[in-house]
Amino acid sequence: MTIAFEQEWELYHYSESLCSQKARLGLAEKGVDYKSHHIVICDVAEKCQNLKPDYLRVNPKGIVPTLVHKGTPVYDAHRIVKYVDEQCYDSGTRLWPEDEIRQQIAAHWFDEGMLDENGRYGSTFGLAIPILSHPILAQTLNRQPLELVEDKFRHHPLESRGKRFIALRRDGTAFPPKVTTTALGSICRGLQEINHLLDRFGGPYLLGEFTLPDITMMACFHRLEDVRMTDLLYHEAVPLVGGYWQRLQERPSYRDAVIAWHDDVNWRSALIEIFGDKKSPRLREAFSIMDSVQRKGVYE
Ligand SMILES: N[C@@H](CCC(=O)N[C@@H](CS)C(=O)NCC(=O)O)C(=O)O
Repeated sequence: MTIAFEQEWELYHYSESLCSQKARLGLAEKGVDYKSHHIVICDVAEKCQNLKPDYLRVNPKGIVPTLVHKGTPVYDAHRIVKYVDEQCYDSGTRLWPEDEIRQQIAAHWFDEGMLDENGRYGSTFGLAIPILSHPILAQTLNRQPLELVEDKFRHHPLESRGKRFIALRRDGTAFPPKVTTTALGSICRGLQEINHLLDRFGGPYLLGEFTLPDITMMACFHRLEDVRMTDLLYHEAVPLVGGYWQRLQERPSYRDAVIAWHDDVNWRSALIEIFGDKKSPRLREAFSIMDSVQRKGVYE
């Protein structure tokens, strides 16, 4: 499949989408210049593009991001970053580690941190974060008339995705509470594993040098901030994670690929409506799960 293009690199993305953030971070770390196609997604605003025929020709699943390289589409944020890293091997930051042990860990986090639309929500780190984002989507969907939401998502190419958004609009929730508990467990185990890796390789980044898994963490931790769960990154069970998060935020790529793309109208306004200046009501449960994961000593 070839997509019409004007520039060698073109990116279809939504400013606040976690997967789009990863793709932009990868491009920024590699210093790759690209033509931006900003696609507002339908769970976030009434006027949206990802389910329109034009975009479905670019990405038949109707999801972002899509990277187009000389007309060839590349899908899935982690695959996009790895692809750019391979194509631009000698420019910018080298994002795939060179030695076998680090490659194995990077490959583990490639899967564990991915938002895999075919996976079970809550079961991995990458599929746990979107569960915590549900209140935001419920809020942005609530701004849209129910009929319109039903109409838009009835024909979502990813059927379960469409049903989930309709449920969020109708009921304010899409899964039973135990899925949130499972998701918090995946996040707490992930953070303890991250802490262990920071200790094992001595930092400053997950595997020592900055690599692809750090991009995954930048986007995921940023989302934890959005949902007012930053305190989890500073829990005593993960003493190295808070400093790591601060180092990630100091990278120019974080400023250019994440902060500079904030969408105040559709996304940030919803955060203020939901949380104001309060922390997440889920922090208490998250803390107790973190304590119990620590007691089991999985990563000691
Ligand atoms: N496996 C894909 C998942 C992409 C994805 O689910 N993107 C979300 C935003 S983070 C999206 O497009 N949502 C809009 C929709 O599903 O309609 C990846 O890793 O890039």
